[in-house]
Amino acid sequence: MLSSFQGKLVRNGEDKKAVVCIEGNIASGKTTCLEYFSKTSNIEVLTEPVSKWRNVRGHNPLALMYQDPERWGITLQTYVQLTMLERHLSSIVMLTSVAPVRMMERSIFSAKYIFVENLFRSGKMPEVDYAVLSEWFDWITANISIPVDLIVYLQTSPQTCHERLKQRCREEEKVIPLEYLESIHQLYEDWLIKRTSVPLPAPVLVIPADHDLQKMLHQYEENRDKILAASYV
Ligand code: D5M
Repeated sequence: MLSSFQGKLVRNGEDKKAVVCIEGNIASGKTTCLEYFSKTSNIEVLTEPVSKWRNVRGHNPLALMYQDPERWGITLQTYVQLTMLERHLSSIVMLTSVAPVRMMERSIFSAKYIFVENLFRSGKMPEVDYAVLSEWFDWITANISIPVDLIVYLQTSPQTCHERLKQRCREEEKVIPLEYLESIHQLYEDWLIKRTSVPLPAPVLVIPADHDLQKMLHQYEENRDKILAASYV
């Protein structure tokens, strides 16, 4: 379980599971990837808590953020930060599974480095909101150990994501224009490919993800060993 080391909340050695975060643009195919690996006995998966973002005590902060980002961006992002932290910590305290690898959909890092950053840079988040969120994020990452052993980046073109987004037809997302996906894409590329922006919490495995389902499943299989190798380090 949990103990304290140099002021940070940490895992004991015997509980250590490798944590693999699946990252990528909206509708890049993360759910399909997680579903594929969820059928594997030595990998357990944790999905993004989107249902919570769509219903917190009867409110839908995800829809509100898309309708009026200046007003509701801070509300959604505060809740995303909390729920992603819960996800990371649940990967520490859930001891029921013996799977050596835990696969998570996105991370507290992309919530901050991609989505908060995008709101701020596009002028849709007031500087004071950005400052408060950044203080929270800096405190959390300085005081709580959030282990990530590998990032799998599903690299897509924004156009592919736009097409997939239209197909999945989620009510809140009908307002998302191609330009939004282009901005998210650019931030992901800066973070995980060019590595010019913010620190990387783990090594990155890039999987090109513009292909059809069959080819994607084939690629996941091809990369299975590299993903499982995260548990040997
Ligand atoms: O993301 C599911 C939905 O949640 C999609 O509309 C994007 C949105 N999302 C995900 N993370 C964030 C953050 N941190 N801020 C704002 N909106 C977010 P999907 O990519 O389909 O898993």
